Amino acid sequence: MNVEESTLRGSQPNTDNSHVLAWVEEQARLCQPAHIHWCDGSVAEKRAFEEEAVAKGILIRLNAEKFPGCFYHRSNPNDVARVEQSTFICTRNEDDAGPTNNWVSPKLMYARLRELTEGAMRGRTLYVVPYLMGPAGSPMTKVGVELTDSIYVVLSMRIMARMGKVAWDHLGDSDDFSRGLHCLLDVHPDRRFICHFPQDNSIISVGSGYGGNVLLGKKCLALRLGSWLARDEGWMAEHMLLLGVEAPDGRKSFIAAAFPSQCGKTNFAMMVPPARYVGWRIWTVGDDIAWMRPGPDGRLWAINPEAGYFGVAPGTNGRTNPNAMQLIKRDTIFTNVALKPDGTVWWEGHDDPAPSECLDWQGRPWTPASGEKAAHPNSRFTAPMENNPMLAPEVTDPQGVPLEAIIFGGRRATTVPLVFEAFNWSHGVFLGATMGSETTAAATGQVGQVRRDPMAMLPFCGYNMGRYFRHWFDMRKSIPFPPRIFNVNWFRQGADGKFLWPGFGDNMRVLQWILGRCQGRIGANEAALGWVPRWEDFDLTDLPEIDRARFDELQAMNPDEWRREILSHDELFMRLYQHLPKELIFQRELLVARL
Ligand code: GTP
Ligand code: SPV
Ligand code: MN
Repeated sequence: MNVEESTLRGSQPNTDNSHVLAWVEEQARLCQPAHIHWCDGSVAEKRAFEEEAVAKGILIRLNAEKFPGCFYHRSNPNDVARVEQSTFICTRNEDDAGPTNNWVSPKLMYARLRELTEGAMRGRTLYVVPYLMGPAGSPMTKVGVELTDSIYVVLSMRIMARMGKVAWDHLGDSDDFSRGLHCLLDVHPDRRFICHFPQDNSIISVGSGYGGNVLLGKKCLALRLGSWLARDEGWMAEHMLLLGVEAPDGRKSFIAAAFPSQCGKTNFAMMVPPARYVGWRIWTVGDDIAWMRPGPDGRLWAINPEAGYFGVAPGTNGRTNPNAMQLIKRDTIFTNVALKPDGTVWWEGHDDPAPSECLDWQGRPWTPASGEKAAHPNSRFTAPMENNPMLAPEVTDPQGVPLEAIIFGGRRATTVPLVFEAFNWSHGVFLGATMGSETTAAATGQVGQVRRDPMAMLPFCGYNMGRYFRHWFDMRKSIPFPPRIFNVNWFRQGADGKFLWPGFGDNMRVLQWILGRCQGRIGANEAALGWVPRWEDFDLTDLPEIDRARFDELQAMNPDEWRREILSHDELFMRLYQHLPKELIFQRELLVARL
């Protein structure tokens, strides 16, 4: 760390909020940085940080012609994904964290973290990053302050959240902000702890430099602390994308969808409908997180608390996600993708053929003969939402958008049909609560194992999952006109191991059926799992490969598979039995009876 360089920039506090000043002073006394930099979020500041990061080898500037304002970053190879085993919810009572979270008492964890962070920023700069989760002026918006010694984190937070003076203005002299401390330490898995203290509205993350562990506004604040606050305050913090469907007559319908990590949220949120959908447009509100609350009109309203996308790179191309290819042409930070000799980037599933030579995500020379992936399967782009050509203008609306549907969906090679509709809210909560999905590279550990991932929130629910289900049932009472609830699965495979459904833009056809149901335009067949589409109501124009037989295969419900499925629901229910709402047992019995 070049100390002189940082001294060049002012380090005067840019707020007079006494709670902030006292807390930063306390944390600085603990971490003992050589400098404190109070971020203002300005473009000049961003430029200076970029220069500094390039000079220190933290970032590589990409080809200025082809990728203006873009940078390349490699994280430590031991640090490329969220680490669920090192993520803790530290509540005074273990039962408040519940059986699906790792728990250590706050007293013990604070003590352990104090040891790790004492003097941890010696000779380094502590950056004070004030940020907003949510649009300025929204009653739903929350303020966070992250203290970090990583310039990569600062630059990423500037993309992912509304960072700088705007946050101080929103906070005023209030004490109501989430306190976050992040120290890289020596980036060693043994000293990696992502800790949440919901009763103190605070987060301490050490030993990692990877997005989900260190961009504290995202999963740590917006979901783990957020879900806790939401339960207490009567709203919902969910791992959901938000999109608007515009019909040719200009009418817009908004929907939310919860898919687990790496199961298609960003792609669905940015989808481009097939050519035959003349006049139809999909607008992105958010690609990962939704904060939802009942509106005065009795509907459920949602905001996207974020300001950028931290998206999966592999598989992103002009066919799967053309809007994303536009999005990442400028102002983007690429992490752990492959770097080509001309200063551009590549990943598996890119439009361009594999380069004859490049550097892989670890910086090693790579050729197509290497036999390994050039980009890490969890490599990502970090890009400001303003650059999304289909960014919904409503994204800055303080009230958010009213929801017509909520979709749950996992990654399932078998068992789960392409789409079906819940009979009612309770049944929908059951569908979300019992959702299963194959694990992905978004978290360290085995990939491809089916596990229960209720509402796609297993790694993100900041309190007892049984009580979280209770909250879902309770919310119904304050939503007289609730969204309808659906279940989808883009990932069902045929006997040949190939996906049965083309996915991506063609998911518009499923969305169309869903909206038809919400707006009372089409009927459906009553089946054991829920309302299922009739063949004649499904628009499959220009999709000759989806004939009647394939459609039936996609929608098939195999009783043997479902008996096994219900047994795995039971495993989750048994773990949560203490606080499991009776409504879920009731829904289970109904399903068994229908089968
Ligand atoms: P997180 O950022 O981890 O929360 O992921 P996400 O839910 O936003 O997933 P994303 O849209 O980034 O997609 C993850 C992977 O699934 C990518 O490799 C996509 O190419 C692939 N994918 C997305 N949508 C579809 C689809 O409709 N069909 C198929 N077969 N693959 C898809
Ligand atoms: C996810 O894993 O769900 C992500 C990426 O969106 S991360 O921010 O790392 O959590
Ligand atoms: Mn996610």
